[in-house]
Amino acid sequence: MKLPADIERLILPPAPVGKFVPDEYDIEMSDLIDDWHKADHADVGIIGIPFDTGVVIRRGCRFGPDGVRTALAMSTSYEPGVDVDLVSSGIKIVDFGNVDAMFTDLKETHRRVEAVITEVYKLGVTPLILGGDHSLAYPDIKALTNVTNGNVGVIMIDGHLDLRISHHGEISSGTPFRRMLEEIPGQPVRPENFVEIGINGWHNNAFYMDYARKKGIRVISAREVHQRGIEDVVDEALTRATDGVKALFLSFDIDGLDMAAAPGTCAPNPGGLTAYQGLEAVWRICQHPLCRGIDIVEVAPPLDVLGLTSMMGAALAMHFIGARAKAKTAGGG
Ligand SMILES: [Mn+2]
Repeated sequence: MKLPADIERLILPPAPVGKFVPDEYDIEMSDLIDDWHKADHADVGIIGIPFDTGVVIRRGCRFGPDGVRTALAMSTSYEPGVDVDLVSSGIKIVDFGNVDAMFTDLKETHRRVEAVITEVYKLGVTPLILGGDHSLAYPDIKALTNVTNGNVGVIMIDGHLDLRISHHGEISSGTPFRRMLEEIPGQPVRPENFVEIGINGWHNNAFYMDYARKKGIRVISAREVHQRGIEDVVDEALTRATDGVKALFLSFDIDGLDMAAAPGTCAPNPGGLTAYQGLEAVWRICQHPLCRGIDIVEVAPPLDVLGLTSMMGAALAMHFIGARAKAKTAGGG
C-alpha cells in the first residue's frame, strides 16, 4: 500500500509489537501484524496518536499507543468466548505507526490526524485508532465523514458527556462531540444518530445533559446499562446510530469503564461499565456491516496500576479485530 508522500511524512514508525513466551502452537499478534509498506491491502490498520494536550485533569495518555502495543504482545489469535480465530478468518492487520503529534499545537495535531486517517480510509482500511486524549475523536470522525460525505452514525462509550462548549474558550477532551454535532462543515453527525453509553459519576452537569435531551441525543447511563444489560442497550444503540447512515464509528473512552477495569486514566470512575460490558459492546457494535472504525482513548500508562489499563485497552482492540474478522467471514468480504 502507498500513502501520499506528504501524508507519510506525518507518521512515525511504530515500536514493533514484541514476542511473548511463545508456545509452538500459539500465533501471537507479532506474527499477525504486517508491514503496511509491503502489504497489498489490509482490513484493519492500527494508528497511534501520542497526544494528550487536550486533557484538562491528569495527563499521561500520550503514552497510550505504545502502552497498548506492549500489552498486545501478550495477545494470541484465538479467543474461546467469541470462538474466533484470526488466522483462519484471513483478516489482514497492519500498523501504520504513530501520527507525529505536536504537543504545543492542538489544532495542528488535529489537522494531521484528520489528514492521515482520511488517507487510510481512502486505502479501504478500517482504522483501529489508539489515543491519545478524547479531543481526537473530532478529527477521527471528521476523517470518516470526509470519505462518506457525511451520513455517519456514532456510538460513544464514556464516563462523561463530552458535550462542553469549551474549556475557557479552548478545545479539550471534554468538547469533541459538541464539535462533531455542530462544526463538521456541511455534514455534521445528526443527533439522532449519536448514542452515548456509560455516562456516570458526579463529574457531569445538568446544563450539558439538557443540551443532549433538547438535541435528541440518546444518553444511556452506566446505571441503566447495569440494570438492563449491555446486550439490550447495544441493540438500541445500533438501531438508532445506524438509521439512515452509510457508516458507523465507535469512540471508546476507557474511563467509561469502572476504575477497577481502568485505573490508569485521567479521570477514573467508580460505577462505570464492567470489563465484560465494555468488551461485549465492542464485540456487538463492531461486527455491524456499517462499522468503519474505532478509537480507544485515554489509556494513560504513567497513571496505571500494574499495566492493567493498557491490558484492558489491548483487550478492547483485540475484540475489535475479532469482530471485524467475524464480519469478514460472515459477509464473505
Ligand atoms: Mn471522553
